[in-house]
Amino acid sequence: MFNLILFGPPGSGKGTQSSTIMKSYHLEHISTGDLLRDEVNKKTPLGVEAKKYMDQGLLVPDEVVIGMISSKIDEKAGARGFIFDGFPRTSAQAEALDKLLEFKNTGIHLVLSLEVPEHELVKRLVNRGITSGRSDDNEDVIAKRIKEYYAKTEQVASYYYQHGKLERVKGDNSIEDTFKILAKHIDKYLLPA
Ligand code: B4P
Repeated sequence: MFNLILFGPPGSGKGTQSSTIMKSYHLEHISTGDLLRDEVNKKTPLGVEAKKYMDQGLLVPDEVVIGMISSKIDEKAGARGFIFDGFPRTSAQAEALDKLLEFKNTGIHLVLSLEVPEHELVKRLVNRGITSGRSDDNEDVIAKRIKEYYAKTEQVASYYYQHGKLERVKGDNSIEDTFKILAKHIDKYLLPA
């Protein structure tokens, strides 16, 4: 089993790159952003609660997100491996993920951190907002999401750095060139399926 985390600030391309990586390497893609948006669209109790945070650019509480990830991993038992996209976003989530995977006799093998300058993040997210209809893709909320990233999420990179698992990757090249760089790192562990 091979487990990968795609890490980086909002708009760094985690979701974009995950969709190519999952197809090339036959990994299960778990995006907490997508899972939460699905709950919001279905207006489930979890979705109604999560929307309050997402619309303000804030992180959804850890216990909600950790519970969601745990059931998703169980659902995909037997997978070749997982790409965790947008998770973990806090130190508590990183520790919880280690425990969940240890319980399944596995762990995180590699963390690829997409590094993109802030002005480029804002440009990408504002552009997406024009077509996506996402309530968190407007300039005010984008600024809050980036602030939340530096306050709570960036420190998660140090956690994986200390465990020798972090690789920083320049994320402001084209989508195709960024994928090629990410693939070089992944190929050290797993060949495309
Ligand atoms: P996410 O859905 O994870 O959203 P994101 O960080 O904005 O997106 P990503 O980095 O995947 O960017 P993308 O590829 O789409 O989170 C949304 C919200 O959900 C959070 O604010 C939070 O409230 C909540 N949430 C999610 N996970 C949580 C957790 N674990 N704990 C608590 N709360 C959580 O790319 C963005 C745009 O850039 C796209 O339009 C794309 O086409 C473009 N792009 C990508 N790569 C490009 C490139 N190389 N060049 C040019 N454009 C590019």
